[in-house]
Amino acid sequence: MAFIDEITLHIKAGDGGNGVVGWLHESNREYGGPVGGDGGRGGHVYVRAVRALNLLARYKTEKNFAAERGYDGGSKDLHGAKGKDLHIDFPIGSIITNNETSEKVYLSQDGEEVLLLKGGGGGRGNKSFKSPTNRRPEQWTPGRPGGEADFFIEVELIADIGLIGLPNAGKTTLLNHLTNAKGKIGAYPFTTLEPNLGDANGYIISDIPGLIEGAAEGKGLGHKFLRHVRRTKILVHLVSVEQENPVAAYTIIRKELENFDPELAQKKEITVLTKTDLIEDPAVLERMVAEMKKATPVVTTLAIFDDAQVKELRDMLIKEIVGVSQSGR
Ligand SMILES: Nc1nc2c(ncn2[C@@H]2O[C@H](COP(=O)(O)OP(=O)(O)OP(=O)(O)O)[C@@H](O)[C@H]2O)c(=O)[nH]1
Ligand SMILES: [Mg+2]
Repeated sequence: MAFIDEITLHIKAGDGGNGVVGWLHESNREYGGPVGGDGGRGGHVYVRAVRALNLLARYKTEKNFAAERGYDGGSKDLHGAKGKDLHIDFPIGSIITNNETSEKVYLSQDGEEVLLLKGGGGGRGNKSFKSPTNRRPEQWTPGRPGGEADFFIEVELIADIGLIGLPNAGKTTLLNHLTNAKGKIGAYPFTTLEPNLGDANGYIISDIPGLIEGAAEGKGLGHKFLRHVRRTKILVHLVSVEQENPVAAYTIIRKELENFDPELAQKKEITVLTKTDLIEDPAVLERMVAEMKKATPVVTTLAIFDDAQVKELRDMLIKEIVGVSQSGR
C-alpha cells in the first residue's frame, strides 16, 4: 500500500451567522419593539486520531475542508442555529502544523480529539441593542469569520516492528510474506521509495527504503524515513547472504542508526540473514551465522520460499513484541 506521509490542506471553521433587524408586529400596536435575533456561531473544526494508517491518501483529491456557517438570526426573536462542527480524521501519529501561526497539534492516542479551529461568533440582532435610551435600535452586526489556515500534516509512522537493511536485502519481500502488504519487490536497489505497512495479527510492520552509508546525513532515501522507525518497538535488521562480508554490511547500518539517533541503536534488534537458499553448503551458512553472532546476539536465517521458516520468524517476532510491550518500553 502506498503510503503518503505529508500533505497540505486548507481548513476553515464556519463563519458566524449575521444578526438581523426585526420588529414585533402586533395588531393593537403601531410600533412593536425590536425582535431581530442573534446569529448562530459557525461550526468548530476538530481533528481526531484514528487507527487507519493510510488515511492521508484519502486527502489526495480533497484538499479543502470547511465547517458549516452559523445561521442568521430570525426576525421573530429567534437565535440562529449553530453551524455543524466538522471532525476530520487523521492517522495516529499525525503532526498538524498551522502554516500561519506555526502552532502544532500532535495526535498520538487512538480516538483523541483536539479543537483545531474555532467557529466565528454569531452577530447581534437589533433586539440585543435595545436599551432605555435606544428603544428602536436599527443596529445589527454581521457574524465573525471562522478561523482559517493552511495546515501541513505529516505522519510519523507508529509501527510496532521496523524492517531495516541495505537496499535489496529482501525487506519488502519479507513484509509481504509476514503481512497483508503488497509492496513492490525488485531485484535492484531502491525498489521501495516510501515505507510500506502491513498488519501481522494486529501488529503493524513497516519496511523502509534501503539505507546506505551516509543515510543519517541524508544520503539515499534513508534520512527521510529513519524517523519512521524511531517509534517502533523492535528492529528487524535484514542482511543478505549475497553480501561479500555480511558483518560489514550489518555494521554500516548500525553506524547509520547511531548517527541518526543513539536511542534508535538501543532498540531491541533481531538480525536475519536472508536469501539463504543461495548458499549450497550448510557449513558456509553456519560460519556466517557464527560470525554475525559475534556482532549481535540474536541472529536467525531465512529463505523466503520456506513457509515453515517464515512462520517461525513471524511467531518469534510476535512473541518478542508482546515481551517488549509488557516490559513497558
Ligand atoms: N533467492 C532469494 N531471493 C530473495 C529472497 N528474498 C528476497 N529475494 C529477492 O531479492 C530481491 C530484493 O527484494 P526486495 O524485497 O525488493 O528487497 P528490499 O530490501 O525491499 O529492497 P529495497 O526496497 O530496494 O531496499 C528481489 O528480487 C527478491 O525476489 C530469498 O529468500 N531468496
Ligand atoms: Mg523494498
